[in-house]
Amino acid sequence: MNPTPSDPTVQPVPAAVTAQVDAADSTLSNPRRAVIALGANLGNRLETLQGAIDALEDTPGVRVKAVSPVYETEPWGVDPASQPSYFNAVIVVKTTLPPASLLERAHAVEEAFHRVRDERWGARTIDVDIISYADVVSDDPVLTLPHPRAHQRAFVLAPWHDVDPEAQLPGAGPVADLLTSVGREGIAPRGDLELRLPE
Ligand code: A4P
Ligand code: MG
Repeated sequence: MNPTPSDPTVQPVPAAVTAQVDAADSTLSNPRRAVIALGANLGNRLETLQGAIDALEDTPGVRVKAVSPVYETEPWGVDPASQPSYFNAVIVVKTTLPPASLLERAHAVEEAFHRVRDERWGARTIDVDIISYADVVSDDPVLTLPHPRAHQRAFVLAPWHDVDPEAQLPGAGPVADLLTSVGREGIAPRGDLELRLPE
């Protein structure tokens, strides 16, 4: 089934993979904590963010543990007038998936929501970035950990700080301190909107 904008569904994980990961689930007693940033500035931004959260929760080996408030944010890295504003949020997950598999799933979620990649930092229905995965540090361009621009971005640091005031960005220090130095310019909490933690 091809997902449509009004019915965004992520293709199910193939049964063989599910069985494999479920087996890993029951044997791995040490799930890792990962922090994922979500951003949307096209289409129904709130619905898409919620759909992405639900799709990640539906992934074998991934459990969503915390969902941040929603922030409306000015496009970063481009002329702010050139794109619609973003909705951004951060989630914390526990996962038995290795980092590369979590990234694959993130890309599958982006595809399900019709993310089109035509230009860097172009407007998008959804961006799913892995901000950190346990204490892993990697400069692999396919999956750089922690995310190389997270420490500069109020739209990542503020919602992350909301769900985990003690959070540390591996190699960069406390999120609270990073947020203080970056400031909150260009981001506004949308207290009138809410994302649900999947049941
Ligand atoms: N990649 C490497 N490390 C990671 C990681 N930790 N998480 C690779 C996710 N992907 C990672 O990403 C390009 C490549 O980065 C991928 O193939 C992946 O293997 P992309 O999502 O295809 O393209 P992109 O998002 O346009 O580029 P990039 O450089 O990842 O951009 P960012 O840094 O994600 O920034 N302004 C506001 N207000 N809110 C936003 O959410 N987002 C962006 C995108 C720009 N401005 C924004 C926002
Ligand atoms: Mg990205």
